[in-house]
Amino acid sequence: METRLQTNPDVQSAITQDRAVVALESTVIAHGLPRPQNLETAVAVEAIVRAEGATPATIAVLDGKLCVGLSDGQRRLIADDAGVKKLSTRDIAVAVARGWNGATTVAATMWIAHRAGIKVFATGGIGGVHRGSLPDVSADLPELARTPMIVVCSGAKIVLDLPATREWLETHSVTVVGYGCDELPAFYSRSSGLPVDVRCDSPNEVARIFKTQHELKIESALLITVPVPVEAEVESSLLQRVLDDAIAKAERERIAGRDLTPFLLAHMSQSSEGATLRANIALLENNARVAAQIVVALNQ
Ligand code: PSU
Ligand code: MN
Repeated sequence: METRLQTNPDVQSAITQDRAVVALESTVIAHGLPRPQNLETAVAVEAIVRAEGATPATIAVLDGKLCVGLSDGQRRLIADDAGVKKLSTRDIAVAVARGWNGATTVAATMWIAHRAGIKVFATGGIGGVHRGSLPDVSADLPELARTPMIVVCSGAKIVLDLPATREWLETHSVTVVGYGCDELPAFYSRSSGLPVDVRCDSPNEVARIFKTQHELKIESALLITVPVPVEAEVESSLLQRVLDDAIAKAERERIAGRDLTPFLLAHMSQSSEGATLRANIALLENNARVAAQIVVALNQ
C-alpha cells in the first residue's frame, strides 16, 4: 500500500503531526463541472480549507499512483485533459496496474483517503440510487457503509431517487446528520421532505458524535449534510423543469453507467443558464469550509 500511495509533503507532514486535513475528490473537477470553472473551483476550495486552518488533500490517480494532495500541474491535468477517466473503487486496482490517470469519485476518494489516515472528506453531492427500473446504485453508498470517516456533502444529487437513497443509508446504518437543518438537503435545493437522523449546529457537536462512533468501533461513515447557501439555491419550478428535461434526454440517448451522472449535471447546467452550476460551486465551497471547521474541532 505504502508504495502505491504518493502523499505530497504538505499533506504528509500534516498527517504525521496530527494536524487538520480535509480530503477532496477529483471527479467533480474532471467530470462534474465544465471548464474553466472546474479548475477555478478546485483552487478556490483548497484556499477555503487553508483559510480555516486545515490542509487540503485533493485525491486522484496519476500514472497509476494513488495521489493524496496534488501539485498545480497535477490539478491542471485533471481539469484539462479529456482522457482522464472516472474511477470508482472497483477501478482502483486496474488503474494502478495499468498506470492510468483518473479522477476519483466519492467512493474511490474515501477508499484512498481513509487508508492515507485522513478523517474528514468534503464533496458536493454523493451518488445514490438512480431513478428508473434498472437498479443503478452508486458505489458511493456501500463505501459509506464500510468506511469510518466524516463525509460532508449537500445530500445526494437531485438527479437521484432521493427517498430510495435515504432508505438505503438507513438500512446500512449510515448516520445522517443535518448540519443546521432538520431535512435532508437535496443538492441544488435546500429541502427534500426527507428527515435526517440528528441535527448538529456546530463543529463540536459533530466531533463529539464522530469520536463516540470511533470509541464504539462503528465502521460506517458519519454523513454530514449541509444545505446549499440560500442565495445560490435553484428555484424549485426551474429545477423541476431542467431535471425532467435532462432525465428524458438521457433515456432517449440511452446514457447509462458511469456516464449518466456527468451527462445529467452538464445538461441541467446548460438548460438552467448556469443556475445549477452556480449552486454546485457555492455548495462545494461551503461544504469545504464546514469540513475544515469540523476537522479543526476534532483535533482540539
Ligand atoms: N458531486 C458533485 N459533482 C459530481 C459528483 C458529485 O457535485 O460530479 C460525482 C462524485 O464523484 C460522485 C459521482 O462520486 O459523481 C457519482 O457517480 P455515480 O452516480 O456514477 O456513482
Ligand atoms: Mn451507477
